[in-house]
Amino acid sequence: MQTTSVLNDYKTSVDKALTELLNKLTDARSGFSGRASLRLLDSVRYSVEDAGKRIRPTLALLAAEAVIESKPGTNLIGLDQGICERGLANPAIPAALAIELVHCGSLIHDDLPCMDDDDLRRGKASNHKKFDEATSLLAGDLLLILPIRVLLSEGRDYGIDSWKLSRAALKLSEAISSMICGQALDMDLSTGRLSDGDIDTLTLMQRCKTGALLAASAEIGALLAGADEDCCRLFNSFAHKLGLAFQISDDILDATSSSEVLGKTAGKDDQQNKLTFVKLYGIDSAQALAKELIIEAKQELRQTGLSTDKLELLADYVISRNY
Ligand code: GRG
Repeated sequence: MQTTSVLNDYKTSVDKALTELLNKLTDARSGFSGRASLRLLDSVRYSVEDAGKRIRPTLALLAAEAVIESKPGTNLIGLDQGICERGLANPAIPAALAIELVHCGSLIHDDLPCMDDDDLRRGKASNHKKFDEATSLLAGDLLLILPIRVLLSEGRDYGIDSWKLSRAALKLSEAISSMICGQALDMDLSTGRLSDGDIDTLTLMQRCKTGALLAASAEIGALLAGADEDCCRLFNSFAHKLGLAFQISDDILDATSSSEVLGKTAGKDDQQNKLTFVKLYGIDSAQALAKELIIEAKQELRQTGLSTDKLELLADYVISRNY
């Protein structure tokens, strides 16, 4: 199995499904476009469509796939068909889309001048550079709350039972709260309001900022596919380890790569005096730590007893990627 081709297939399907979803939401009959300015909707679309690696939705879909395909005689239909043909479709599709919307909203807010102040994101002008700060703030706000509606109403249309949907919505809203708290801690550290930044503080901050949404992706995917609590807990723990490795690899890329390759401004961590794994450990030790975390993450995954080949490919990709 080729990592890039597996991930590309999921990315292509998620890209397509997100465009369909935005079309549906902006359709006059849905009552959404009547209330939002066209500029705001353009700004949302700008940051959601055809952009990013789609790691979080892929994680949710793969977790659900692993759970479902362990049930005898159950095969999921292709993702492309799954978006339109309900029934045998991957039950994590609505959640996967909702999660990616949250991620896109967090990137818009993260780039604002009052946060990390970045002009470049995903290889193009960041949202507030293309539009304006007020519009971007509102687009990010919309992408915080809209996903809950997407999860609940699309999930209902997919025939997912309401107990599972409400658990998933709770987990997604907890992840969003974590991200916000993690960002606040990041701001306290980078402005010097908090000065004792050690490894525990850094790990906590990244667990909240980056780990929470990745963990929610895997756990929600498993939950919607019918996994029991122990299995959901293993997926959560797997993805938290993956999330930490992901962040370490992000720190390394920031220090070693170029803005052209990354699609966002390289070298910002040093410029903004951020507390990072590279700063605390140096590049080689940070790399070794990321590798160790991926080994542990895979061990966690194998304890589920499911067939997790594709998830393991995703785990390897997280630390071998170049952007
Ligand atoms: C609006 C939910 C919300 C939160 C506001 C700004 C903020 C509070 C939180 C910041 C969260 C954040 C941006 C964490 C960094 C996560 C991270 C490493 C992002 C890069 O993820 P990739 O590499 O990006 O998956 P692509 O572009 O591929 O999707």
